[in-house]
Amino acid sequence: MAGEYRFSFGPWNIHEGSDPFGPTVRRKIAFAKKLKLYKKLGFDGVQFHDDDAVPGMDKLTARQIVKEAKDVRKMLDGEGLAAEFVAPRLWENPQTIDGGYTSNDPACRKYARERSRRCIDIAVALKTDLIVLWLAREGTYIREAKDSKLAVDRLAEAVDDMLAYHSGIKIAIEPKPNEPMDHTYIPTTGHAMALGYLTRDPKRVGVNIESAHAILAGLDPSDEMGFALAYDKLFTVHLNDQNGLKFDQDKSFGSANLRRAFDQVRILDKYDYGQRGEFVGLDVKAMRTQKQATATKHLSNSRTVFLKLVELSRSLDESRVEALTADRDYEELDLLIMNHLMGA
Ligand code: XUL
Ligand code: MN
Repeated sequence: MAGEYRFSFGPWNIHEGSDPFGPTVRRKIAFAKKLKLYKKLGFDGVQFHDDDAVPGMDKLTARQIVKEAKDVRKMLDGEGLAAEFVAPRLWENPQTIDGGYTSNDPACRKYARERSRRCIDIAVALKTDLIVLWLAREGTYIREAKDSKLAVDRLAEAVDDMLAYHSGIKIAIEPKPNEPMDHTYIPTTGHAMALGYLTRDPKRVGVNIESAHAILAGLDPSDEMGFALAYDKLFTVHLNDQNGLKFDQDKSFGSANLRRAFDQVRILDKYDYGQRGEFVGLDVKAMRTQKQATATKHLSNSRTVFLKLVELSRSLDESRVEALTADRDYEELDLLIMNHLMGA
């Protein structure tokens, strides 16, 4: 089955292991070295934040940014890799301390809009038409500090601004209910898709569904994917796993709940996800304990699990599923699925 799906990850998925309570535990791997690992691990696509491609971009002119991005495009060509998407990193600059597009400060909102335009320039230089928007700080720590109606108006205006800036780009909003904020304004797939319909060109606005983000919202990722597929809005995915309601863990795909992963693969495979060039994107982190030499296994393992689950999805006795469903014998159906996953 390998080869039917194309996989991607971002350079941040090979990381040094720092967390809010402790420093790095692994050495930094230079971007050029990371690129060399992609094909070896079975990946064809690179996901970017704008400053993964052009570090320090806030200090550069628009022209310098494009020049640097074009150099990165050459590096990708050298490795035979595609750029899947570019996402503006709107959560580290002091001007985004309280959000970008929804900041109460007009100067900060202006910065966010300008940075987003530079992000589009980078996408064009890297030859991708997909922009991912993870709306990290577009929410509140304290509800009374922002106006939630105005925030949505501002988000729609910001997306509109990006759509108007370049007619060839598409935007995939990546919803997440919390972290770093207490609450974010676009917490679920439904919110993200509805926001698209407030813009000038809803056809060009879709979603990036991350498994862990859906789980953090108390939702089932496969049902979220089904919802987006019904509207033809599933522009990309961030597969990973999450063990309950806590910080965003970005665990290897299927590692916390194999059945939940199976259900995601089943809906994606059933509705031909990937046939129009969509990548199977991962957003996974190695455990902090992982040693330097083996700190890419979370990526290859997630890919392996995905492909094994494709096989399992395709070998499931669908006529038996249908018969048990018709008979409403869901207990037997439950066992059928569990036996199938156990190889029994
Ligand atoms: C954060 C997250 C981001 C986005 C890209 O939780 O998932 O890495 O995927 O900005
Ligand atoms: Mn993500």
